[in-house]
Amino acid sequence: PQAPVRRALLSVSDKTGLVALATRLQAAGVELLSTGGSRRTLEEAGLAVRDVADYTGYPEMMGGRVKTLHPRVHGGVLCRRDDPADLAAAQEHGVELIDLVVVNLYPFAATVARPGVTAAEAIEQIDIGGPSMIRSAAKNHAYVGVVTEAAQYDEVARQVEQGGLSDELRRDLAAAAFKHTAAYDAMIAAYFATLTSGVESTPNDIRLPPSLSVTLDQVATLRYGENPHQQAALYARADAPASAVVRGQQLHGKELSYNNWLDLDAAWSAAKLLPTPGVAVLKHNNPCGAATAATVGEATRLAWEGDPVSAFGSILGFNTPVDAAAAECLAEPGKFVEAIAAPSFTPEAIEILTTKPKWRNNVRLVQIGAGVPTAAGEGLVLRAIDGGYLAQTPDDEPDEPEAWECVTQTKPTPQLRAELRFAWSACRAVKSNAIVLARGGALVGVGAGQMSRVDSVEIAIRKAGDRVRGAVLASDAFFPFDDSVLAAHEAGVAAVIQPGGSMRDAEVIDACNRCGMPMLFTGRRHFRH
Ligand code: 93A
Repeated sequence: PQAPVRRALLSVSDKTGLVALATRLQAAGVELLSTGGSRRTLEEAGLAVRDVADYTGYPEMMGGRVKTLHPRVHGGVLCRRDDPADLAAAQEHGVELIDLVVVNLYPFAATVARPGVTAAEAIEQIDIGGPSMIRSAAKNHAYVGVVTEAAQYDEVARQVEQGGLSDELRRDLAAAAFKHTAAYDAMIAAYFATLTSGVESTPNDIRLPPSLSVTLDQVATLRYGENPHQQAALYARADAPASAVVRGQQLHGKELSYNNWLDLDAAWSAAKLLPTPGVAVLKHNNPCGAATAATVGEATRLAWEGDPVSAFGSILGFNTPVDAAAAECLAEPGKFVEAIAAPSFTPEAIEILTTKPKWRNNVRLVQIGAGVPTAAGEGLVLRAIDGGYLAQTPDDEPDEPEAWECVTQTKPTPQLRAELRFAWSACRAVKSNAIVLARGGALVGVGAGQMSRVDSVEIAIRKAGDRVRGAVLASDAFFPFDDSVLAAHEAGVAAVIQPGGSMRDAEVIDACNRCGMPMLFTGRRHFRH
C-alpha cells in the first residue's frame, strides 16, 4: 500500500533541486522541517519551513556537529506506525512522525581530493547526523521514505502528489540508501588508511578502489559456473566504464555463460593487442589463431586457418568492426562459432551471421565499448585465491619495438622484423609457457600452458606443420636453455623474439649465432599464469 507523507525532514549539503522538490511537497500538503542552511535556502524561495532546532528545543551546536541527533528526530523517523507502544512513546515524549527524509551528505570525497587538505578539515567533513537519519529512515522503510540523491526527487514528488509512496519505491530507496552510506564509510576508511600507513605510496603500492566492496553490481545470474554443478553470477564494478567487457551489449544469441564471459574477455584483450584490423580466435582462453591483414575479412580467414580444427566452436575477438566479408568467412559450412566480441557489427554482418550458418540462432554477438578501448593501465586485475584476492595492474601497456634489441650477429630483415612484431603481440595473449609461430601476419602454431617451455615449442612446431619453414617464433619469457632455439632452427624457424634475462642468455645467443638465426630481446616478459 501507499504510505502517506505528512511531514518531511530536509537536510542537504548539495542544494541542487531542493527548492523544486520542497515546493511540490508543500503544495501536496507536506509540512517541511529543515536544518540551518537548507532552511535558509527554502525560506529564500518563499516556502514555509519549520526549523529542526525549534522542533527539538535544542539549537544547532558545536559548529553544526549536533543538529539532528535528537530523539525527537530519530523517534519521529523510527516509530512503527502500527505499533501501539511506539505510538504511545511518541505521544509521551512529544515526538512528531516524520514520513520522508531527504538528506545528502557532507562532500567528504571532494574534500579529501583537494590538494593540501588537512586532516582536521577532512574530519570535519565526516557527516554523522546525515547518515544516522538515512539509516533510521531506511530501517523503517515500511513506513518512511528516504531520499539520498537528486535523481530520486521527481519520482518521490510524483508519488507524494498521488497520495503516498509505494512499498516498492520505499524499499528501493532504502536499498539505495544503505548502499550510499556504506560507500560513504568506505571512502572515510580508505582516507584513514592513507593517514595511518605512514609510508609514501610507491608505484607498487596498489590499493583497491575503497568502495569496491559496496559498488559491485550483480549484472546477471548465470545458468551455471564452469561446470553445470557450480552456481555462478556476473558482477560489474559500479565504476566500470562503458568500454569495459562487463558492460558488453549482447546483440544476438543464446544467453552468455560463465565460460563465455571468460572467453569473451580473453578474446577481446587478445584482439586489442593485435595490429588493426586484427582478429583473435580463442578456445579455452587461449588463442589458437590470430591474424592481421589488409582487410578484416582477410584477417578473419587467416586467423581461422591458424588452426581450423581447434577453431571449431571458438570465441572470436575483433579489434575493428565485423563486416560482411568477415561474417561470410565465418558462416562457411564446416565452421562453428560460439561467440564474437567486437567494437561493432555492420548490419550486413549481423544479417549473415544470424541467417546463414546452422548455428545462427545461438551465436552470441557482443558489442563492446562502441570502439573505445579501455585505457591502458585502467583499474586493477583481481583474481580470487582461497580466502582472498590478488590484485595487480593490468599487463596492457603497448609494445615498444624501438626498445627491442637485436642480440645476434645476424640481423632480421625489415620483413622478418614486422613478422616478429606481430608474433610478439599475439604471444602476449597466450597462457604461459607460451610459444607462438607466425608467418604472413598470422599465427600458424601455438604452444600454450605447458609446464616446460621446450614442450610448448614442440607443440607449436607440430601445429604449424609445413608452415613452420620461414616462420618466426615468439616466447613470452626467456629460454632457460638453448634447447628451444635449436629445436626451432632445426624445424625451419627464421627468427626469434623473447624478453631475455636468463642466466644462460649467452648460451642461447651463441646457439642462434651458430645457426645464423636472428633473435630480438624485448626486455619485457608477458607471463599469463
Ligand atoms: O555535523 S553533522 O553530522 N551533525 C548533525 O547532527 C547533522 N544533521 C544533518 N551533520 C548533520 N547533517 C548534515 O548537514 C546533513 O547530512 C547535510 O549534509 C547537512 C545539511 O546542513 P544544512 O541544512 O545546515 O546546510
